[in-house]
Amino acid sequence: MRFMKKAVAAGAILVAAMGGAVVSPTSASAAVTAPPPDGHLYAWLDINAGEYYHCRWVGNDDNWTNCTDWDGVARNMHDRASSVQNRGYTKEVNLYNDAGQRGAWRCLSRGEFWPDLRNVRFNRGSSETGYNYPMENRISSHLWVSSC
Ligand SMILES: [Ca+2]
Repeated sequence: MRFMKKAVAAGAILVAAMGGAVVSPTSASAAVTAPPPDGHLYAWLDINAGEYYHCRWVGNDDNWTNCTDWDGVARNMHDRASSVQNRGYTKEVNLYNDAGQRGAWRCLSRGEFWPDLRNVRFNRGSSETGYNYPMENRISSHLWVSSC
């Protein structure tokens, strides 16, 4: 419950900052009004997407050490992301604790924004490294999937 409230508040601030309309949430997964899909997964260095430093991807990446932002500037997001958003057109995305799509993971649905990864835990792969750990500063790779 605490996470939902924080997510709603953070989302409202983010949307307001972006000049968009704030829509009342009807559920936890719809708590944030997402920007239009652009086919990318986004990860930011800080919570609430509040830091310019970010990476975005169209395809899969088995190691977030080398990634690029929207200007094509090389970045390193390995074990550093604090907020993520799926702006893909059709797919969900698995976010993994380890490089090579290994370790515990969690699936980020299409259109979903997790503004504070301190409050989100890896919830898949119960026997894998990182299971049930907060995801902040732990994500190392991702894989687009058809469904969560
Ligand atoms: Ca971080």
